[in-house]
Amino acid sequence: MTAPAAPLHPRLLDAIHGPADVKALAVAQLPQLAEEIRAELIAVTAKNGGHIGPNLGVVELTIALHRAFTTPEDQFVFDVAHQGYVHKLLTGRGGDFFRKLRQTGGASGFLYRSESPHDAFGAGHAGTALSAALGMATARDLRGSREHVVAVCGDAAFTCGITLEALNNVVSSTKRLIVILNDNEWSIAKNVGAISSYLNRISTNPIYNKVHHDVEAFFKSFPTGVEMNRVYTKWKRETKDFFVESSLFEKFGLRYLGPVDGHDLDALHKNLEFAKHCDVPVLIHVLTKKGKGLEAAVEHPEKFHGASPFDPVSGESRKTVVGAPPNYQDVFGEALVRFARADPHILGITGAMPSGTGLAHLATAVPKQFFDVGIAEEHAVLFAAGLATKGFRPVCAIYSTFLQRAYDQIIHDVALQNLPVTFCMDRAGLSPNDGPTHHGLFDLAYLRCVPNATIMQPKDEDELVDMLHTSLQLPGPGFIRYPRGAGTGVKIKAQPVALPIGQAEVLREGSHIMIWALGSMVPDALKLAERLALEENISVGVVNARFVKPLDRALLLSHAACIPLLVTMEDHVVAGGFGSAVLEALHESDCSVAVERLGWPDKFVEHGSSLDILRAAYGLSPDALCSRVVARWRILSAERIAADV
Ligand SMILES: Cc1ncc(C[n+]2csc(CCOP(=O)(O)OP(=O)(O)O)c2C)c(N)n1
Repeated sequence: MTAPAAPLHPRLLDAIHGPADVKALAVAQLPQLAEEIRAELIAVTAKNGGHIGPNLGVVELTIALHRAFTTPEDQFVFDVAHQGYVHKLLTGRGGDFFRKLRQTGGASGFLYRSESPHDAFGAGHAGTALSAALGMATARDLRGSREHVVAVCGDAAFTCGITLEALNNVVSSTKRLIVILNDNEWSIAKNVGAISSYLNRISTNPIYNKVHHDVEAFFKSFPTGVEMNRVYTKWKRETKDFFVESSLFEKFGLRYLGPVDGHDLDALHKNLEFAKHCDVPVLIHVLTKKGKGLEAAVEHPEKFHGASPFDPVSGESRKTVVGAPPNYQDVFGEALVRFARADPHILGITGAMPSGTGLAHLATAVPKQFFDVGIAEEHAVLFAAGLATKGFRPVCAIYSTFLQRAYDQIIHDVALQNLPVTFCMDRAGLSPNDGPTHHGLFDLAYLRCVPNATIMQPKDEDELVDMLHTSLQLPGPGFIRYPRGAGTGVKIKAQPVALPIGQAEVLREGSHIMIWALGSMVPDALKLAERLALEENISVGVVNARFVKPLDRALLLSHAACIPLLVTMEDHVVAGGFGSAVLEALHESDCSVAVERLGWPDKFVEHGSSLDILRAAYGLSPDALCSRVVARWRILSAERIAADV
């Protein structure tokens, strides 16, 4: 048998098994490595989807980081961590593991301490890197060790309150921290706010670029190292008026370097080597091009921030199915446009997610009633509270997982003052390819205990519109949760109806088991009921709960009085969720009917290829649910027969 022929041009990337291999390459080989990484990123994300734009922008930066520092001894903390694919490829996670990116058994789309010792800190939510890195740098100082800690933050991370809180604490916490400001001018959409304008002014101002050229010239005269640092400090002192006063970051006590071309490996190398020897915290302002290397991604940075599978040549999405039901986000966005056109008091607020939440429809149609406040969920909710005090009807469209960040504002500012703010929580339930940082599995548990809250989940997109309409008439806060992706395809009524608050809907009668299903679980409940009737001869009814708070207690108690088994179904953790609300209501009425709660377990659910695969892994596939209900029913029947005897 003959051995397979070696490829004509073996890839450098295939010989990279860890950071030492990156360091061993000659400088002249690095552009080829960068090119190969880009090709790999495009090939894998074109198939699996993923954060292609951000990663194409940080190829040279990540190579330069791994040449200048040595992980895992030195530590990189990537903000959001959606731009960590290149880091994965350079830290032994290439090959098949990377090709299964965001799939079951493959690399996660974010960074996890459990995935690799090179992932110093996990993330998926924005704005955490600087605080975490500062904690790590301070711990290092307390321990007396010397490793480097590098925070890599996007420009939009500086729209987050936490980043600014951390910035305020840098100099009082450590003398040695390196912050990379990866400025590509984009959040998911175009970055917003005063800091973004400020960064733009720095990047385009010829004075700053002059400084940059002077720094370049300066670097040419000195080798890297302590001597360079000493001379630089002197030079900087002498040019103080010109340079030091020029940067906002200098006012926070960080030495500002830049702007640096983030695709120039040599410039990156010099700045990183210089920063390593600084005895004050340093911020290197790096300018990168989001999507570099893929024309479609450069032209459409928002679409390619996080793309679904696409054609690598044309950039066309592969997922578009003609005639598919609309996504919940679009139904919400279009309904809000209709309502906002009819009532100028209705406003839409997003924390940097106009397209993901569907608020882009409002931004286009009624721009005066649309606000993008940056990645600032706490501010978004408080801002809405303020607007509500003046008679406006703000709608905060924030993914379930990101609303976690605004919990105090929900309680302290909105609910306590019973202000009429509507919260539209998209991505409630599982976000399979993204994983635990993005699953919206906790919102019911964290909202159910908040007084004045009305909490709903629609069974389909038409009911979503009714719920939005209903919430916009509430005297206090309304929360509507709905899942990622396509609706059920039902027709949307021309005129929405206001739902009676706290009233559930019986969809199917039954005498043995009643399934109380919430929102996206209603279709599954109907199928389960049908199957139990056909295969097991059990009479099963289904209730569309609609409201988690207030619950339809009257209906619940009437079922509890005559039906032996109640089953609850929810796309949420069982702990503290909808089923728990049912149990509490029954307990408060001294009602001891059997209840089987079906939902996600008390575990962080990993990423996976699909919802079905993850459901199967956690005993929530249709077969597993059916077996569970049947088993419970049989035990109950046996007990009842024994009791009768
Ligand atoms: C708390 C929170 N809100 C919203 C998001 C959604 N999100 C993911 S990345 C991103 C933009 C990040 O922009 P930037 O930090 O500039 O990095 P870039 O993608 O441009 O490299 C947003 C809004 C998030 N991850 N976390």
